[in-house]
This record gives sequence, structure tokens and C-alpha cells, in this order.
Amino acid sequence: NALTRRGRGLLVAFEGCDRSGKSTQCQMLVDYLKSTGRDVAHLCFPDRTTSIGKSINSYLQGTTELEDHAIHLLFSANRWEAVPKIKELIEKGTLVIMDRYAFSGVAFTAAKKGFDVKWCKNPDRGLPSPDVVFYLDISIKDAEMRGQFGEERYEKAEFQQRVADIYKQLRSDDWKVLDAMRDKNDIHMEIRSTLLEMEELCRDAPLKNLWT
Ligand code: 2DT
Ligand code: MG
Repeated sequence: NALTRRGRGLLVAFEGCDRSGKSTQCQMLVDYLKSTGRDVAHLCFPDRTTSIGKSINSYLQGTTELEDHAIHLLFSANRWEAVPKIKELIEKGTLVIMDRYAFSGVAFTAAKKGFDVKWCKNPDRGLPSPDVVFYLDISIKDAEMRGQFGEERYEKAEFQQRVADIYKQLRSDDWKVLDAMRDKNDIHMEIRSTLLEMEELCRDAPLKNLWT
């Protein structure tokens, strides 16, 4: 139970293309965990509230242009600036649930012409590694049927398809790939049970570092 459990918190990331239901599932999990009395933090990347995040926001909205390498590094810096807080939360036993993380960083930049995955990973190498990544898997066709992609940069079917292809290359054993076309409550229940298992498994193991 929440009051007697000891050990570190868990670091959990949600990833997936636009319209995959990632933010919905993230919110459902946060709400559930809070209802059980657990200590939960809900982080979103990009975090548009910091000064780096504000530059990212105006880039995404198309108000400013930034060179492709430069914006990649800003997205990464926006994660690094959150690391002290993430570590502190994990140490005090908080469950940290993140809507997007470094995998978005790599997938969205490597989808651009002239970028490879290896280069894209470098700035994020050494970040705290999530204990589990929930990947909401959806075909771009199905994603489009859920409604128009939005108006922000990257929200085009052709680009999203390349992003999905890169995500495939990034998958590893600590990913839980979920069929995003299933009923959202069924998906939520599967996420819940995976999370409860992970809590037992990770309690005594230190956080790992990403891509090292
Ligand atoms: P949201 O729609 O989820 O706010 O995302 N992106 C995100 C990148 O290109 N690099 C990154 O490192 C991250 C975290 C994905 C805003 C858009 O920003 C993209 C969609
Ligand atoms: Mg978006």
C-alpha cells in the first residue's frame, strides 16, 4: 500500500504518433494512480513553460524558424533541464509519468532529410532511462480517420509515417507495444497491470541511463 511501500519511484514514458491516444492514456494512468493514493508526477515533453520550452513552442506553432539541428538540441536541452527534478522525484518514491520523451526527439528529427538515428540519439544519451515505455501503436491511416492532424509543424500524414518507421527502429525490451485501436479502457487496464508488475521489479534496482 501507498503508505508502507518503500524504494524509488518508477520512470514511465508514453510514446506514439499523433492521434494514437498517448495523452489520453497518460492522463488515465495518472488519474488512476492518484486515486490509489500514490505520489504521482505528470510531465510532458516538450515542457513549453520554460524559456527553452517557449522557443520550442513558437517553432512548433510556426511563429519562428530554427535550423533543424538547433531545434533538435533545444528539445534535448528541454529534457536535460528537467533531470534534477526527475531524479529528486524518483528518489523520494514518486511515480513519474511522461507524455513523450527522448524517443520522440529521435523519431521526429530522424524523420527529416539528412539525419540519422545515431546522430539524433547523441544529445539524449545518459538521460534517466524509463523503466517502461508504453508505445501506442496505430497505422497512420487509422490515426487520420480519428480526425484531422492539427495545424502544428510535423502534423502531416507523410511525416508521421516516417516518424512511425523510426519509432520501430527504436523499440527495445523495455517497451510495451499496445494496439492503439483497442477500446481505451482495455488499453488502460493492460497499462495498469504492467505498471504494477514493474513496481515490484524495479523497486530495488537503480535507474539506468539511456543509450549508454
Ligand atoms: P505534443 O503535440 O505532444 O505537444 O508534441 N517533438 C517532441 C519533437 O520533435 N522532439 C521532441 O524531443 C519532442 C519531445 C512531437 C509536440 C511536437 O513536438 C515533437 C510533436
Ligand atoms: Mg501535437
